[in-house]
Amino acid sequence: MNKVVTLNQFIIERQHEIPEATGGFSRLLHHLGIAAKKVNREVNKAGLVDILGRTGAENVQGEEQQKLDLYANETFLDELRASGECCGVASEENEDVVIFEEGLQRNGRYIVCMDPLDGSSNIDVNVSVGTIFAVYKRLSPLGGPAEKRDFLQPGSALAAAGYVIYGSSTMLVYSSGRGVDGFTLDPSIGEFCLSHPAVRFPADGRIYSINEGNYEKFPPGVKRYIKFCQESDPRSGRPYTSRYIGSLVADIHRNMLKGGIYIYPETESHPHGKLRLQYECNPMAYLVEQAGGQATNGLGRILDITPQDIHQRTPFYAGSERMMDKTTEFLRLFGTR
Ligand code: P6P
Repeated sequence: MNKVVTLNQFIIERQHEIPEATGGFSRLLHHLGIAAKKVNREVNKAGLVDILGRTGAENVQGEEQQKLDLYANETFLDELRASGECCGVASEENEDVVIFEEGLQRNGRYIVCMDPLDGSSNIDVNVSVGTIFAVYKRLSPLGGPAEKRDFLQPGSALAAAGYVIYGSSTMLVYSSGRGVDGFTLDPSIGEFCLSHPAVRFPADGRIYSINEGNYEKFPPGVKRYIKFCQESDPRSGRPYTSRYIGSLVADIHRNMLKGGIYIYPETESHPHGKLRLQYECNPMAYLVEQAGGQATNGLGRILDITPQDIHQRTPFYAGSERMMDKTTEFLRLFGTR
């Protein structure tokens, strides 16, 4: 009889492996799992209730705010607050950081950076969307309010990161520094169950994910790499396959299981890249590296970037080691600008 390992069981087993673990991170992750189940419920019935569509407002990025964006943001904020382990959150949906002022939360040892519902413009057309979260230990003293410096730590300081993908099934994929593990939600018991233990990013791949509509303004090295992917060379398995969903979590998730590379470089409309460092690129880069892949801004590791602002953007290249090596070679030969 195959033994089902739930997320909570897995967290507790892993906690026992860490002598200094106090259970705080376990409680934080447990509440993230509860929020994911609540958001999943609304995403799955989005077509049936008045939760689809736009709020008529814009978020700090100047992007149309979807009703589900707000629901997801509030749900994750509420659960992180309830965990008692988190003293503040930086969210794509909030211009400034959300500091939890209550006494219990002031002793929270962690802060979270999150994109509560990434790719939400895809919801109305039933395409997979995701939640992305990054967990840091706070730098500011316990008992006091979280401080801005807590949220501007480099990805190399991450304590954990993960994503939820709301797709044909709903999965929670996370790492706390000892590899990447994936859990699939079993609706019949309402539990995330271990389905993808020790995920490894294939060292090579045949899938490239990029919005080629921006081709004209891509850096020269990116243009040359795209042409390389399209050349016919059966020995190396080219031409590769172009797969771009327009939902970061879905594209990275597929590439991490099958092998591939995702690229969002500088474009005309986003001269510094579109994706945000603190709650999209750093957590995804952490997971990609934990699984054996690479993640850069075209010049250096994403995780080595020192953040200046919680909403800053960066070019983003992430994927199989050999594909990343080849892309880096083209960028070095032909330029990143
Ligand atoms: P474009 C969604 O808005 C997102 O942040 C990522 O999830 C996705 O990969 C990217 O932007 C899509 O951007 O410009 O290709 O539509």
